[in-house]
Amino acid sequence: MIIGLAGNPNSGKTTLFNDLTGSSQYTGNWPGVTVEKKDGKLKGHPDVTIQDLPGIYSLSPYTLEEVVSRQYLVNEQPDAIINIVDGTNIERNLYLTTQLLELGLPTLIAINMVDVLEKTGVTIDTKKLEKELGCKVVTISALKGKGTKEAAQEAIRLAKAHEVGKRPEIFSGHLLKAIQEIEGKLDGDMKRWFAIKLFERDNKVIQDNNLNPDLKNIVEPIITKIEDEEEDDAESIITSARYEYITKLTSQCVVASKKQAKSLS
Ligand code: BGO
Repeated sequence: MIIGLAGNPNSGKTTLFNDLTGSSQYTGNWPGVTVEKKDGKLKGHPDVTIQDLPGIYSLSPYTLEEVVSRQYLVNEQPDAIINIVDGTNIERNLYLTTQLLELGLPTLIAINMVDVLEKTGVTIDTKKLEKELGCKVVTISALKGKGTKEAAQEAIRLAKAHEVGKRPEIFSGHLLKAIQEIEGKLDGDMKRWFAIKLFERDNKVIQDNNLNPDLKNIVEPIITKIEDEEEDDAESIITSARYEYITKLTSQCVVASKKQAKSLS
């Protein structure tokens, strides 16, 4: 079984990877690129490999790290993903989360740095996050080794059960209809993710995944119609919709104590 570990740079991914794998680690490079590839066996589980992915902010095609990560996730399809989220920087980190969930793989969100959150009086309503994001959410402190074993156990359970949650609906209105229209021209479990990439005119996705090259022209009128309506470019329309969704979500799920709220005002 393979569990992929995905998250932003500085989210604590290396700390978690070390905690989960101990000294059983193998380091090399991803094929064809000088991006470090690390994997290791989960402590006490010789049958479970933790595949570390490069630290990334997005699944766009702009950096080698993003391309390596998304190609791995799309082509290799790990049995489950642990998405480590820096709880002290949750809005920014959830931007990647929204994209990972679109892949439709069993995913566990591990909100890290809970020790810092506790000190600063910030509470994250994991139950509400679970309900909204449609996947399992746990809190951990990778540094203190708190909740990490349980997180790995939960990821194993999700992988064994092939448990894919209910995908959150981030897009709405005409934009959602346009994405669904593109999705209708595609096949396979990851068609939602591909549809969004095609809407963003991420043509590398066509090249890298042997999609029909005509798709580029077929979907173009769908994209331009929305761009004209929104008076913005397709990629920005998607980014704005994601942030709008995340801002609303965190306003409901992240609670600062009175003391903290006062110091922030
Ligand atoms: C330094 N709690 C706390 N408090 N810190 C954590 C936790 C946690 O649960 N998890 C990770 N960190 P990486 P990426 C550092 O290195 O694993 C800290 O990029 C420092 N270094 O210790 O490297 C972790 O792999 C000097 O902090 O992240 C590290 O994802 C002063 O978060 C940082 C303070 O973790 C990034 C911190 C010389």
